Amino acid sequence: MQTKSNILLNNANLTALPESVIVPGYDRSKVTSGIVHVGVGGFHRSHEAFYTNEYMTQSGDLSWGICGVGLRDADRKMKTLLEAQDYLYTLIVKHPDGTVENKVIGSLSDFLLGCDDPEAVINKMACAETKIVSLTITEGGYNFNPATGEFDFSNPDVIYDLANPNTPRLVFGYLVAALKLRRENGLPPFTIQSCDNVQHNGDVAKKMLIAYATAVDSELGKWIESEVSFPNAMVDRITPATTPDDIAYLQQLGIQDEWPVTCEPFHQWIIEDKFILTRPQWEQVGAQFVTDVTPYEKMKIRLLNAGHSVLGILGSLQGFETIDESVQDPLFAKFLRHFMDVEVTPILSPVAGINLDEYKSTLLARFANPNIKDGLARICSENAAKLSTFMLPTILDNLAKNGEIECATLIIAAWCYYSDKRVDKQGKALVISDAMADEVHKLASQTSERSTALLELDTLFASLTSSSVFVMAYKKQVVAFYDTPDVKHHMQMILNNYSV
Ligand code: CS2
Repeated sequence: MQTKSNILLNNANLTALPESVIVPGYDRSKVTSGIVHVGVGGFHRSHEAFYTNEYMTQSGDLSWGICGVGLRDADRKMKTLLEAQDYLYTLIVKHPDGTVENKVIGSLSDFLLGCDDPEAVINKMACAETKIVSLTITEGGYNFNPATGEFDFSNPDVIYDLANPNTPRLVFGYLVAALKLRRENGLPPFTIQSCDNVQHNGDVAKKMLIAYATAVDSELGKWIESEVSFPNAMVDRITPATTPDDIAYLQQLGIQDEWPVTCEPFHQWIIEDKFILTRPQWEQVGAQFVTDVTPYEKMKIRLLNAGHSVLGILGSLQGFETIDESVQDPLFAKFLRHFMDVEVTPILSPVAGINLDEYKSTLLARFANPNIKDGLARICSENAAKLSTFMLPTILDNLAKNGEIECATLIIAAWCYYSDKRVDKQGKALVISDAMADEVHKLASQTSERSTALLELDTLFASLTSSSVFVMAYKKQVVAFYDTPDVKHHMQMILNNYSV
């Protein structure tokens, strides 16, 4: 509840905030926006916007403000609330020992909504001040067919965008319109910086954008291919969804912030150093620039993100609510570590400067942070796209070298049951938010008649169903799971078999 004594978060009130709250160490009125960011969710605000805030504070180089962009009506709430706060928000960093740091982030300098005014977004991206367009558009946002890896031209929004290039719906329409304008105006292009958990995220963004641009104008496609740079990057910081308790916590400190962000203390950003124009020296505030990010991103996506899916799916069925609750169960922790050691580590390449054993132990400790209440509903949202990015490639890699696939296969079988029944062990309805939920449910619910019905979902499983080893392993797991739908029983069976 807002009381009279609460200080509204905005520019004018920055000096009135309690001393325990760290405020931006630069003059916000002098900030210009060298970055346009599409997809201003919690993760962007705890990660890139945080790094950029730190960089502007430390360097005094104020040309790196971020103009946030939302493309859909669903982004209106974020725009409206942030606008009322001069785009300021509090980052609440929660340590495992209960210590909390509160930091007001000032790097967001504007917010445009594409569905209201597409031209404003295109012009902003096309203006000379913009050096980088960065993206957090989620795994599904790259619009590729998971089975073929090719741009999905059958998407109705793509068909719409091709017919309406000045009022696009998808990010590719905006990027192409803006790059076209820059080219016509004799300006160099911007760098496109992907911040999503997609392996080779820059390469994927490049492939999709070129496919789309070529369909618009083949010359423009060629120009983008030769002139635009797409650094690959590994991004990491656990950022749970904001809850009313987070708003209430700040109110107790006397601050009224309508949409703060909470996160863990750990953060990592490893980026390929191939920017066309200037860029923030993010390395001064902890980012790492490398020539090849491949081993880092593979390690992170296959261990952390897949680890989240392991806990998310099994934990949801068990009736757990959060990641820390799941990993604090010793059997869950043991199973997760087993999956990491036996099914993921063998398919990773050595990673310079990283001790994998320590990395995995740190992950388990990060997951167990009791102050980060990372909801399983967030983790399981868009499970279909996440599993095909985080988990299925690990099964494929293991099949190619006769490696173990038992744990990952159990996850797919458990996900089938989860998608079919949509309730936890106690019969409580699961919150499922997935663009593919209906398709998955339809096939999953035929499992009792045809045990491998889910595998008929070609967009996900086409490359796996050619392996009889996988199909047989899945059949065995899914039949056993439907027979005894108890996740702990199956985790224990795998662990027992392994130690025999
Ligand atoms: C999570 C990520 O649900 C998910 O995809 O695994 O959001 C994860 O928390 C971040 O990638 C951490 O860096």
